[in-house]
Amino acid sequence: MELEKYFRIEKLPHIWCPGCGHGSVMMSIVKGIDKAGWDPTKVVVVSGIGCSSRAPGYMNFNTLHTVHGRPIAFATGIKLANPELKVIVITGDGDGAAIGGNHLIHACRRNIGINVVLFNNQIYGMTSGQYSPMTPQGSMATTSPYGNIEPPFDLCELTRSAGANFVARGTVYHLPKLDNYMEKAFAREGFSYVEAISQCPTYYGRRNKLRSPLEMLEWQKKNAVDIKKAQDMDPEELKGKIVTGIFAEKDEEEYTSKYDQLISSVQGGKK
Ligand SMILES: Cc1ncc(C[n+]2csc(CCOP(=O)(O)OP(=O)(O)O)c2C)c(N)n1
Ligand code: SF4
Repeated sequence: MELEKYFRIEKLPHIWCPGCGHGSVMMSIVKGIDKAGWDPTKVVVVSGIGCSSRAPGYMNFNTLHTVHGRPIAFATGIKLANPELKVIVITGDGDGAAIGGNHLIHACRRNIGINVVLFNNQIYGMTSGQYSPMTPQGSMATTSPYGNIEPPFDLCELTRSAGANFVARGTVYHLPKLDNYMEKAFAREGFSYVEAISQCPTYYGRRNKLRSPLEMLEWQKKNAVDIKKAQDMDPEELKGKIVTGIFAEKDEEEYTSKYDQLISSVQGGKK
């Protein structure tokens, strides 16, 4: 297959459970890189810690598996040191929204040229099913055995308000749409955030009466609502739904380009 060159086939078999959605999201990223036509030697894929964050290990680019919640900090350093590089961050809802949430909002505010892809399986998969800031209210988790009482973060709304140039949410079930969001995100300068609703049958499905990966995909199919349709629905109707589509698409100037101009001006034009 044409896309095989983007994978480290020798690293297979992968660690993901049967039916896990993370492989589909990884594939969508690779298709996006291929469409963007980027030179693989100039692509850096950075991740934190989690099942999702294992993806770069299988991807044949410059890859960095860092520490929990800090991939955006590493990616910021890489992009500032060499703005020519295409920097993608792979993170999970625990990695990106809990421990790494502060890094995420500040990267959006700076609008630095990093493409964040958050694999949202609505649970901490790797550490066996604790609830995350993106676990739906009422869901069961090892740390919410009577149902989660916390409202989840809507990170698309958050990243849009914080200043990201491109924001979108898709699902593993609606994979061609997700591929399209990757393509659009990678084509844009500045910060992009793509959230992919992924399924964790092992820790989320099992505890939440979604007894097979197929049932989890059917749940995505049933509950996804396009952002345009969602605009005409009231909050009560939207409870428990996943709003999908493009939340932000703009062209504010990217951070490292502004930074370079500043350096040039203080050095009197000499770099
Ligand atoms: C500083 C620190 N705190 C906690 C952990 C333990 N830990 C590892 S992965 C993880 C959660 C991963 O969840 P998520 O990012 O949602 O990814 P998933 O495994 O669900 O893909 C946690 C809490 C850690 N490795 N380092
Ligand atoms: S524990 Fe969940 S997220 Fe982790 S590999 Fe298994 S199914 Fe995927």
